[in-house]
Amino acid sequence: MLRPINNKFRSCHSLAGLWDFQMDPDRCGEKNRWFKVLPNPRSIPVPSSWNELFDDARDYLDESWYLKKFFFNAHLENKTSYLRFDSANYFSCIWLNGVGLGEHEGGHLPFEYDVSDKILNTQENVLAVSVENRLFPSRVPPGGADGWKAGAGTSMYPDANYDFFPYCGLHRDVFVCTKPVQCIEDIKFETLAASVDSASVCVRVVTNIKEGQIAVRLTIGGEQTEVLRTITDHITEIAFDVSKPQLWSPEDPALYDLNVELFDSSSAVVDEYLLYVGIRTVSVTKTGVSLNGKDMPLKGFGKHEDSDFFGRGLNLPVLVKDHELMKWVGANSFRTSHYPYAEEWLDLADRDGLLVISETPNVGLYFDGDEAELGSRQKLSERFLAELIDRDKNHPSVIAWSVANEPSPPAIYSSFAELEKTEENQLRKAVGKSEVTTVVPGTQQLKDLIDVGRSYDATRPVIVVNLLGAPDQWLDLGDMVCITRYWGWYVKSGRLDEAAELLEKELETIHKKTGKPIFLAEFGADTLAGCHAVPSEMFSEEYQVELLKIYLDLFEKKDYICGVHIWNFADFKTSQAVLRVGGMNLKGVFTRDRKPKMAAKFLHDRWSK
Ligand code: GCB
Repeated sequence: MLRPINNKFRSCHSLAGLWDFQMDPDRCGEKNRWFKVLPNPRSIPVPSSWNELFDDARDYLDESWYLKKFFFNAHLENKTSYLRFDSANYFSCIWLNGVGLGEHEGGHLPFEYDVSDKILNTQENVLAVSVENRLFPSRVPPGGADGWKAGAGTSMYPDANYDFFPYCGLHRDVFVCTKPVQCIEDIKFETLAASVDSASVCVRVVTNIKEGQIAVRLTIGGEQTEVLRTITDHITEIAFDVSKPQLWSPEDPALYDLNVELFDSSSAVVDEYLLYVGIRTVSVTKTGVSLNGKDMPLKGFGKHEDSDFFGRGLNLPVLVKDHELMKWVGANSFRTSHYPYAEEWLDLADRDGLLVISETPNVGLYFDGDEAELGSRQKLSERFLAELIDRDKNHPSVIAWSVANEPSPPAIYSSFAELEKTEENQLRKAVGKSEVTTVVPGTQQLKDLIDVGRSYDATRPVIVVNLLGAPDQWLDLGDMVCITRYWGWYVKSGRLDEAAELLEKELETIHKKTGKPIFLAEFGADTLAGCHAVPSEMFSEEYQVELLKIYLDLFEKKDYICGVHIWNFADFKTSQAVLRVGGMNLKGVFTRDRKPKMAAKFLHDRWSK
């Protein structure tokens, strides 16, 4: 599925702006034909999350209706018209001019409907969308189980199984588009090998016509490589060399124009598509991530798409500001924790040279319980991963696929006291006191996800991000060991010296066991901006700095630690729970409105100089 663009063969118009909106707690909308007109609408901006805007809708996750009238005026000769939704969280049904187009499950990836025979040209159209994000164990990410299964076992409201607010709505743009009837359907650009002298690249083009020709032009700074090939059976694979390529890297995020033209059997150009691509290779070696054959230690953050007023809705000023602040701090990378971000994040990362670990919405997975539920959830998990790779595959900034965040083994722990013991037991086990011999439930599902990742993309590493207490069997499923660690926060709270000692011991042990580099994907401390204490204590800005320093010092000391991502870039909204003051996770280095805490300055001094 190619992203909509404007050029002489294609058009796309954004429907972002104010839409009519109405909640439907009685689920009477369809029966009462709300897809034609809403009886009592209010205005809502698209993109945004409704929970962030209306008093009566903050915790409302059930069905709501969006309605937009728009005028369509296009040259439709030999064109297909379609609607494109960049994301609707989580389950949506779409109607155009009173006709149902279909339903879609999944909150963070695009979907489209061909509306060629339903859209009214040079006339007004009515688009209606019903959306809900109810929390069910069968969904991805799962919710609605008894308590926060993966966490402390405390109750939370709304009852998500993950630590971020289950925002609802049309979170990204909606487009009305046209493309040629005979068209390019997909383009995949891959760097197979690259050095400063020469690169070998491959362009795979899928078309909806069986025969014809494809021209591929790769251009940078006036230098052009052009190749022409015949299409056989809808697909053309064109491998060619680029001499003296300008390699994409954080220091020089060089982007080439990749222009693809489609010729029909009478040699007329019928479609054209322009992509910005980067030539670079990425792999994992014994010491970590290697970009263009050079070690690339990762320094950065786990994040969220989260901001005041917009909720999870795409907020372009925040997007740009976050990139600026990440660069100011001296970060070189971030993870799209815990779901695919709007593609605009990746566009900017491509241009800025930030490295991205692109994550699926597979967060808070667990593997005990109703089998049918687990089975359908696994199918969804695999589908979302495949769709994510399909969407993001051409972004040079994307250096790895994270197939799951913190899956939990059965009955891992039910309280923090137990967690603390579990960690020590875990450590004891890891130093060889006892061996786990049985296959932990969930292992096969995770392996299957890794396989899906590798089968869709052989050019990028695939990882699973594991929590403290995850079975050894899960640690090295991916290309590198990726772990979240809260020594000094949830475990050994307030005891940073002990935390430092245990962290080091644990990492040494894991490295000895797996022989793989270790990426610290999360560590951090909730910190109330403006709270100070000498000596430092939990929640003070000083404590956050001291805790981060432990992890960063170790990163500098141990070659096998190949990256550190601080949790989190900014404070973010969560469900209400005893651990979440004001419904917020306060582990941000910046506040939710992007003001620096002491830790931001500490990182800037340490990383940007
Ligand atoms: C984690 C989760 C993240 C939470 C974080 C925390 O390990 O991956 O989603 O927000 O811990 O702050 O508890």
